[in-house]
Amino acid sequence: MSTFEPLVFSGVQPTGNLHLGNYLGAVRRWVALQENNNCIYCVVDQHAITQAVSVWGGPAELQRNTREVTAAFLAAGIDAEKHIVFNQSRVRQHAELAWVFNCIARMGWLNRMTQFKDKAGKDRENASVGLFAYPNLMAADILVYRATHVPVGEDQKQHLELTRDIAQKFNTDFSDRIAELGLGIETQSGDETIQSFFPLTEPVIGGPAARVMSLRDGTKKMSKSDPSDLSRINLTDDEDTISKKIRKAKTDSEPLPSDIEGLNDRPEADNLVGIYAALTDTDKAGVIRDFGGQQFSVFKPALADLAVAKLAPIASEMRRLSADTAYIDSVLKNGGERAAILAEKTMRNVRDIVGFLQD
Ligand code: AQP
Repeated sequence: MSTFEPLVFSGVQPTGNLHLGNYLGAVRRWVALQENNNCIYCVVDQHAITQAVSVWGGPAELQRNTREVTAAFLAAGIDAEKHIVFNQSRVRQHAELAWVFNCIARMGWLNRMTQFKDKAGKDRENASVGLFAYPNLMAADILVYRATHVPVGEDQKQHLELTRDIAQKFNTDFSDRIAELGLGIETQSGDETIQSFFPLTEPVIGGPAARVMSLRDGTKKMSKSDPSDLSRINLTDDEDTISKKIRKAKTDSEPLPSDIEGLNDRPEADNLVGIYAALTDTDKAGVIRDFGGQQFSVFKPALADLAVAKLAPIASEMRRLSADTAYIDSVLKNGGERAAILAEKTMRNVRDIVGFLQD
């Protein structure tokens, strides 16, 4: 093999209902990528337990959420036969590789992660070690498949950069050993040519919904953990709830601008225009061409109708699939078995590279 084989990997935490941000920023783009790529899509349940049990809800809630997120993947159009869908904890090699990466990543790198700072807040001393080391597990999720591309929302960009740093350091630290075992691919590292075992994974981020913002505050990202349900559209919301949330979305009192620059410094307007653009597969400029100069009293009902038309079929399919627990479990089991074969292939090599004896 002279180049890394293209492979797409991504995941979502089962920490609650998926929302429009998860859908537009991640899952919907996964669906598009599966046309021309081999893809692995994961419900990252081990990430879900990094905060206090009262935050993630305990075992029964975790199981319910894991099944519900799986149902959302399938309802959104992920093909679990052609590609791989599974829950992370089934494939032990993720945690095994994460330990190796705990020993590769530097404290200083993790200290810079803004998501840890946001989630730990002022009570940093009381945060779990898992929350701090979360990006190392995320790097392992990706690299245990030597995935080359990861479609995510913009909030994950920093973690993807860390994944590349970890891959780079592993490749450099073990370059001679990788070469000796014949497991490397010749790559350039600065001025040097080294034998790389892990690819430097590319983030796939972009489009008008790379960062969907809260409907109550256009400066905060839409999030599962926001205490206000009005701040987000859940994929399980019914038609009336979707319409009500869009009607109540915070806006300023100006009409929509007639050019795209007019959205600068208007975070709420910018967010709603971005959502409309993503749902219609256009860009913000296209939406402004159609709605520039219009009041929100015109734009919001149009957006509500559009959101209902796009999301209601997914919600109804999710309800149907969620009722069939045995089917969802069989998808995860089958996906886990297929994923484990690939992950073990990487881990056998990693154990040899690091120097762990194995049979
Ligand atoms: N607001 C968003 N806009 C665009 N993309 C988003 N994503 C999350 N929020 C937005 C993307 O969805 C994928 C899965 O996210 P996750 O559930 O694994 O983690 P998260 O980013 O921590 O999601 P939340 O909703 O913000 O959860 P909490 O509230 O628990 O922290 C990722 O690709 C992410 O970029």
